[in-house]
Amino acid sequence: ELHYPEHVNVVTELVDRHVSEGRGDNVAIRFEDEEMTYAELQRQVNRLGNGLVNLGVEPGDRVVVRFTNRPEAIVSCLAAQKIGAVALPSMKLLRAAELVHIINNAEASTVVVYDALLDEIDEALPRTDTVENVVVVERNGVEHDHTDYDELTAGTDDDLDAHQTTRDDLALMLYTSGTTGEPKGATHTHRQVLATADSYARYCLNPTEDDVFGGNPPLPFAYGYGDLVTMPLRFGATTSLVENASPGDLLQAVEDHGITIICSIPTAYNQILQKYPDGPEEYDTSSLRMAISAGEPLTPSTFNKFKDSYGVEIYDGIGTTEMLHIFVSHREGQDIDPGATGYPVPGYECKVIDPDTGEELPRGEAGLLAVRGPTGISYWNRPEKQENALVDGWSLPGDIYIHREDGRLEYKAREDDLIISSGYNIPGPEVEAVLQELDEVSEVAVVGAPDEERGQVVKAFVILADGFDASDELTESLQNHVKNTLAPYKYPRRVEYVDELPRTETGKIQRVKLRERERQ
Ligand code: 3SK
Repeated sequence: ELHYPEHVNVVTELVDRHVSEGRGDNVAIRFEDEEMTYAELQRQVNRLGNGLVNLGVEPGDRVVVRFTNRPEAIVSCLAAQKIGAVALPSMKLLRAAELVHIINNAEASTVVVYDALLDEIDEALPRTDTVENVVVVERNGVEHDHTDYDELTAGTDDDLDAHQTTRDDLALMLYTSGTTGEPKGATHTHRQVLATADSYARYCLNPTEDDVFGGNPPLPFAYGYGDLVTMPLRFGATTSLVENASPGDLLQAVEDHGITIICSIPTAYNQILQKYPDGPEEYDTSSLRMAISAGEPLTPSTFNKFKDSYGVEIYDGIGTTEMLHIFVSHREGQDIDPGATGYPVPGYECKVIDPDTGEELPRGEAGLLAVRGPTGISYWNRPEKQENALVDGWSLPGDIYIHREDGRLEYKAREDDLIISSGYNIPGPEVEAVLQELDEVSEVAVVGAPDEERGQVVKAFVILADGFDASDELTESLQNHVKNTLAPYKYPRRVEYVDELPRTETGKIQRVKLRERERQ
C-alpha cells in the first residue's frame, strides 16, 4: 500500500524536491530545440502561481488549462496545483459548446489558454457563469483583451511556498470524452496523482533520472498527463513534448531528444510501421529502451512488427480517465504475452465478475472487469453516474476481460463492443486483431450491424494499406483469414472499405458512431 503524509502538494514532490535535493540542473522538459531545467521549471511555476494568486485565484478553484503539448501547459497545471487550485486541462479540439458544458459543470473561475486555441474560449465565455480570469499565452500574435501571461508573470516573485494541501484535496480534473453521453469530470487528489507514478511507473517502467519520456498523447488525456507530466517529473527524468506529432515528428523527437520510453497509441504505432517499416534506418531510435501503449488494445501483430523493426517491446496497458492511469500491464523484465494486457499493476487488485450477479467468475471465463486500488472513480457532481460506476469500492470501467489461470488479464471487448450474432458472443476487437495481421489492412474497426436473421452480423470497416485496392477477392481473403484463425462464426459477413475511421481526440475508435450508422 502507498502511504503519503497528511499534507502533501504534488508540485513539491514533482518539482521542488528535485531542486532542493540537488537535481535542479536536470532537464525537466525538452521542446523543439529548447531545454528547461527543474530549477527553471520551478521558477516559471512560482511566477505564474504568484500571478494567479494576484488575480484572486483561490485554493480549490478550478483552472481550465487549454494548450497543445507545450511547456506552458505543464507550467500552468503545476502553478494551479501549487497554489491549491485544481488543474483542469482541456482537449484542444473541444468546441465552444463542449467548453461551455465543462466550464459550467466544473464552475471554473479561471482559464489559462494558448492564443491559437483562444477562439473557442471567446465563443464559449458569454454562455458561462463563473469565469473571472482569462490568461492568454500569446505566441502567435492573436489579439485579445484578456490578461497577458507574459505580463502577468513578468512582475512576480521567483519564490512561492506550496499551499498546504492535504493528500485528499483535489489536484486534477479531467473530463471523459463523452462518447457515451455528456462528458463527466473525473476528479483526482494530490495523492492519487502521485500514486500513478508510485505504482504503475515505478513497477512497470522502472524509470531513473536518465530516462526521457516522450510521445504524442495529448496532455489533457489522462494517459498523456501521466506519461508526459507526472511520471517523468516524479523520477527527476525528462519529458519530451511534441506539438501535433505525425509519425515522422515522433521519430524525429526520439532522435533529437534521445527518448528512452516512447508513449503512444496503437494507431500511431501502426502508422509508424506503415510509413517507416525500417525505422532505425531512417531515424536514429537507438535511445529507445521500451515503448508503452494504451487507449485501445494493442494487437499481437503490432507488438511483433514493432519489436522486429525497432527492437523494443511495447508494454500495453489499460487505464481510464476515471482511474487516472494504467492499472493492468506487464512489468519491465516480465515475459510479455502480447495476447494479454498483463497483470494487475502492483497496488491494484482486479477481478472478473458476472455483470448480472456481481459474483466473481472462475478463472478463464469472460466477464466484467472490476478494479480497486489507490485511484478510483470519483465524478464531479454526478451522483447518478457515480452510483453505478463504483460498487463496494470496486470501480467498473466497462471492459470485458478473462482472468487467466496464469494470472494475466486478457482483453475481450468494451462492454458495448460485444457483438451478439445468432446467440454467439463475438468480441469485435478479437476480430480486429486478426484482420490487423494482414499486410493489406492499415486500420480496422469491427462492430455489430443489425440483421433480421441473426440479430446482428459482424461487420468490418477496413482502411487498406497503401498499394492495395478493394475487390471481392480481397474481401473473400480477409474473411477466409478470420475463418482460418478464429471460430468460423466470428468472420465478418460484411466488409466495407473506408478512407477513415471516426476517432476521438485521444485516438479511440468511435465504434458507437459506426454502430449508429449501421442502424440508420
Ligand atoms: O485508455 C486507456 O487505456 C488509458 C490509459 C491510461 C490513462 C487513461 C486512459 C484512458
